Amino acid sequence: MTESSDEETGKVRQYKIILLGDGAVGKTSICEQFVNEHFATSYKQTIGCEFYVKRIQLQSSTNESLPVDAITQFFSFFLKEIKNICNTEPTLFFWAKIALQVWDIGGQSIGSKMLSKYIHGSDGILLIYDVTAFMTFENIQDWLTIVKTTLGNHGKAKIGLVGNKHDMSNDSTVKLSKQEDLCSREKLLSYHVSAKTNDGIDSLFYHFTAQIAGVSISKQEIQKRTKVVKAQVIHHEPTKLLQPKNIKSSEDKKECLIL
Ligand SMILES: Nc1nc2c(ncn2[C@@H]2O[C@H](COP(=O)(O)OP(=O)(O)OP(=O)(O)O)[C@@H](O)[C@H]2O)c(=O)[nH]1
Ligand SMILES: [Mg+2]
Repeated sequence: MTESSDEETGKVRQYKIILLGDGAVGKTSICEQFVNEHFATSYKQTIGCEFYVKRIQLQSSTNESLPVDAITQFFSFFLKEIKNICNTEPTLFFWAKIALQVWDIGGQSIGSKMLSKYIHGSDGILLIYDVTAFMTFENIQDWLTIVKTTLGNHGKAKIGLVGNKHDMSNDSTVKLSKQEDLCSREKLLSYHVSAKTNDGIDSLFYHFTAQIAGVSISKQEIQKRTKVVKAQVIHHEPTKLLQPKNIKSSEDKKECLIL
């Protein structure tokens, strides 16, 4: 079955992940490294929002909590029968196909009315700071407050805290224990990455997506199973995001997908 027909038949699950944090902490660099395997040393400020799409596959064994569809049900029944006959626990792996929509939000958006629109409907929120700039870590609390206010009490989105620029950890101004304390206090998932060296970038997105999907897989498995099928970047003007339009081209179709 082709990728597009998979999407049409709903076999590809879609998750929206947004990246928030102060200017120059490396949000765009993280997205570029994850989606395009590219790192630019020059800094170009993101105005509004940039939108990335990447397809990934997550492997899960049968005792994991993959959402139940007809195929999963069929195999679960089948496995129970094998277990009864053979008196052993068989292991079967399922692939979850996922289209990740990654929203890279400019750091200057913190005072903007658009910010709550960006946050709305997110399955996951990654709060990024720069380990060499203590102020960007302090400001995480402000970003978190906005996120929690926007999501309200019933928000189910996963939230992760990411310390970026670990290639410069000799210049780090944020102790690892500070991040761990904040994560345990606020129940955040904790990550350390370097967009420059690509350390931890894939495992960040694979582990975080697995958490969103309710699939627990080892980091080794996450890295081993990395498979990129398609990636693209679409530039958005903030106002366009709020104005659905008639679907004509395939690019328009993707734009409407996220509204
Ligand atoms: N050494 C190092 N530099 C990095 C890393 N990630 C990003 N940078 C640099 O930090 C600068 C800012 O990176 P961006 O990715 O543009 O930052 P941003 O968070 O998207 O900034 P805004 O768009 O203003 O919100 C650039 O010069 C990058 O090259 C990293 O992991 N290590
Ligand atoms: Mg940027």
